[in-house]
Amino acid sequence: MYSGVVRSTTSRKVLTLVIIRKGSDILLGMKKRGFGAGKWNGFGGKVEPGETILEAAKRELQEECHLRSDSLREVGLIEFEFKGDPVLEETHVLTSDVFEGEPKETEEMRPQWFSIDNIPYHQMWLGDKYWLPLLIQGEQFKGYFLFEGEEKILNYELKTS
Ligand code: 8OG
Repeated sequence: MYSGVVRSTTSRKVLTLVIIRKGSDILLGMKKRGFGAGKWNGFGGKVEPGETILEAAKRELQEECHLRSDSLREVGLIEFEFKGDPVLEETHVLTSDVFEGEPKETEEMRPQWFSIDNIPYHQMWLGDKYWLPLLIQGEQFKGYFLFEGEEKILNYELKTS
């Protein structure tokens, strides 16, 4: 996709990430355990064998915060690479402002609404401040981020389409 970047990864993991919107708020969850614990993030995870991206996104949204949405739209595709890790994370970003239910805390996530003027970027993955504003503006985007550990970005590319 990006001719300038030499990938050292050898396999892909396909993931979803769902950002739910309500008026001028977005729903984030504090990740309580596992990868990215201690960070606010959207809801999502690994696509299971036999599942579509959309099915996986709906399932994770329900499992992680008890919301249901039949209106998720894919708006972004981001590849995350971690230096020294052969697995490239192909992350499909979906959004919707149509959902059913009330967000509820689960073992994995503590959900909270944030105004789009007050997003806690300092407690989120470092790349999010680059691509989340595009989603909020209603843009479609593709990106690539190369991390060294969790707290340093070595290289990134982002374009709208
Ligand atoms: O199943 P698990 O919780 O490990 O899935 C990881 C989730 O984290 C998945 O929804 C994709 C997401 N994710 C990354 N990297 C990044 C990132 O840099 N920013 C954000 N916002 N989410 C990320 O794997």
